[in-house]
Amino acid sequence: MSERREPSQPASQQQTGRTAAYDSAFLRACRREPVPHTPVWFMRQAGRSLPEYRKLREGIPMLDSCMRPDLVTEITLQPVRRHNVDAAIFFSDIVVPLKAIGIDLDIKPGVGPVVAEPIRTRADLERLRPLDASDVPYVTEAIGMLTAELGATPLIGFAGAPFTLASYLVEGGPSRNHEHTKALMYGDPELWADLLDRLADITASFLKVQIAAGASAVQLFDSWVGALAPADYRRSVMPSSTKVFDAVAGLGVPRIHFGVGTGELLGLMGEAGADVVGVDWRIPMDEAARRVGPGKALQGNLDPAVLFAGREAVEAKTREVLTAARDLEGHVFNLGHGVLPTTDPEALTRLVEFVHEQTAR
Ligand code: 1CP
Repeated sequence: MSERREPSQPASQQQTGRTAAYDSAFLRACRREPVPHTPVWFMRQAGRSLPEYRKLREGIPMLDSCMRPDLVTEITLQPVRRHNVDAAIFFSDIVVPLKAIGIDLDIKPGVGPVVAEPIRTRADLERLRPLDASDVPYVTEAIGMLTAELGATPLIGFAGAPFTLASYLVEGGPSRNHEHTKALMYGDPELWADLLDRLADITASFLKVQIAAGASAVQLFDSWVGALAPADYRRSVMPSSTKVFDAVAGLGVPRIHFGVGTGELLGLMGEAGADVVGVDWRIPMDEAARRVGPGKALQGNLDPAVLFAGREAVEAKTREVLTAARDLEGHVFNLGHGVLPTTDPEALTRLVEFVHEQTAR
């Protein structure tokens, strides 16, 4: 199951190391090459907004579902079938690698990840041992099944960035102000650096497992890093995220870097080693491009709440995004954050069609 190349692939692809998805609009946009249309996918497309997802998950706890390759494969494919998006995102969660190395945590419905014993002291660090492929056999198996099913549609692997993972581990669960996390970061910089360094190794290993199994791009989610000022980001967080990006450089897959409320950090998030920088809805794409600078593609950035407005409003706001993104070197259309759970799935399907029509060349 862990063979990266399917035997059915033409020999020419095996020789060049190119997967069936290599020439997809999504991977071309990530590489800043010309595209037949602007590619579209949605963060959190696999999951809560789809009735077929909720039906499949009935009675199965979130983390259990992440460990079942049959379910992971089906849930990952559901939005691809329904919406005709240009990429699939692997169904899992950022805390799966932490669970896999033995951290006692659960994903509570309506809450999110909850950690039984938060990590706050040097002794606690010992619980963060390195991860290897044998800790997550269900990931390798699911990705093998998925790439066979997906053919030319790329699969995006992902992981949580060290800061965002640390925020759950140190707080013990979701947090608005990240006060324990920041207390550790400002109060004990050495312990903080060691914590983030361990998390960087775990994250890098988790991404490498996904790439070895066949993922054709990876996204590092630093969802909550927008809570930091640029100087603190540069000093206390960027080295660990750079370590992750460096570890997966040269593996032939684009690296995407995303966080919420990161307008002031976009330049640094690109510098950390991303090929594609994700942008939330708070700044226009042309301004984001100025902040990121040349040599990177951008991903974004329709406000997910716009999908609750009528069709005309969605189209008008989408046109605004596409106009602001017109001169980018590479543009992957996405929402500025994940699909909200009560979003009408039909609105997502129409949005994919609209972006494809508007950008056909
Ligand atoms: O019971 C349920 O159905 C749980 C809901 C759920 C789902 C469907 C959670 C709990 N995680 C997921 C899947 C998930 N998580 C995916 C699947 C692929 C996709 O379609 O995108 C991905 C990429 C994630 C990543 C994730 N988990 C992030 C980063 C992305 C983001 O939205 O910023 C974060 C921060 C998490 C933590 C998490 N897991 C679940 C929840 C509700 C949360 C957020 C909790 C909080 O507010 O802190």
